[in-house]
Amino acid sequence: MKSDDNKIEKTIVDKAKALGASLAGIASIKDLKASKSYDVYSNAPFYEEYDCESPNYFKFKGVEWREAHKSILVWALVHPASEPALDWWSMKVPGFTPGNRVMRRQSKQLRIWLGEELGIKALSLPYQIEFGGAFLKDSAHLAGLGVIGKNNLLVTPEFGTRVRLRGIFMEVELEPTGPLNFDPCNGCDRPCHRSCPREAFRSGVFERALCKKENDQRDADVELIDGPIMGIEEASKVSKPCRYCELACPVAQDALPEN
Ligand code: B12
Repeated sequence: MKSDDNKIEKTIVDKAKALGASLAGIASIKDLKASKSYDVYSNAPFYEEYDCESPNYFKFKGVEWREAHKSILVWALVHPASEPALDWWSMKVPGFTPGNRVMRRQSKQLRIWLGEELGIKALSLPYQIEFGGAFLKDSAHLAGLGVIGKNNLLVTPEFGTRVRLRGIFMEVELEPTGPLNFDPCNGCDRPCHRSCPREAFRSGVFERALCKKENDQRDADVELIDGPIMGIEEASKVSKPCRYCELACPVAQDALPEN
C-alpha cells in the first residue's frame, strides 16, 4: 500500500495528534535497522541479563523484530518541567509513569484504529528494547520529529528535549515523514554537558554507565508519594529519574508555560 500524495501517512499522523500526541511521524524499519543504535545495542545491551558474556545471561539473541513489520509510527508527548510527576516511576502505576500510562492508552487506541479503519495490522511496542521495543529516539529522528542532540536526546523544534516517545510497528510500507533539516546544537555551548551531576559527558560524548549510576541511585532513593499525584488511589514508593541534561537544553525553552 503506497500513496503518491502521502494521504495514508497524513491520516495516521493526524489521528495520533487527535488522540493527544504532541508530535507524530512515520519511519521505515529498514532505515531503523540501519541506524546507529541498532548496531550499537547488540554489542552493548543496556541490561546485563541481555549480554551473552554475562553470568546472568538468559536469552539474548540480538534485537528481534518481525519481518512483517515495515514501518513505525512514533509519537511524542510533551513533558514540561512544570509537570515533573509525568516522569516519576511507581510499580503501582499502570505503565509505571503517569506519562507512560497516557502513551500506553494512546497506543492501544491507535493500534485498534489502524486495524479497524485502515486494515493495517499493528503492534503496540513495549517501552523496553529487550522486550521487543524499538529505538525510539532514532525512530523519531528518522520520522522527522527532531534530531539527536549532543545530549544524546531527541531535540524537537517545538518542545526541545522535553518530550517522551512511544511507537507502533505497522505491517505496511509507508513513506517516512522525515528526517528534518534542523541543527540546534551547532553553536550551542552545551549547558546540557555541564549540568550532569555525574559528568556523564566528560569525554565529550554521552557515557551511559555514568548516567546509569545517577539513575540507579535515584531508583534506590524512593519516596512515598500520595496516590492522586501519580493518578492512582493509594500512596506508593516513587523514584524520580534525572532530568538535568534534558532541562538544561535551551531549545524551545519559551514554548511551554512555566517550563
Ligand atoms: C535504557 C534507557 C535509558 C538508560 C540508558 C540510557 C542510554 N542512552 O543508553 C538510562 C536509565 C540511563 C536512561 C537515561 C535517560 N533517559 Co532513557 N531510555 C532508555 C530506553 C528504554 C532505551 C534506550 C537505549 O538503550 N537505546 C539504545 C542505545 C544503544 O542508544 P543510546 O545510547 O540511547 O543512543 C543512541 C542514539 O542517540 C544514536 N544516535 C546518536 N547520534 C545519532 C544520530 C542519528 C542521525 C541517529 C539516527 C541516531 C543517533 O546512537 C546512540 C548509540 O550510540 C529508551 C526508550 C526506548 N525504547 O528507546 C529511553 C529514552 C531514550 N530515555 C529517555 C529519557 C528522557 C531519559 C533521561 C532524561 C531520564 C528520564 N528522565 O527519563 C535520561 C537521559 C540520558 C541521556 N542523555 O541519554 C527518553 C528520551 C526522550 C528524548 N527527548 O530523547 C526515552 C525515549 C524514553 C521515553 N520515555 O520517551 N535511559
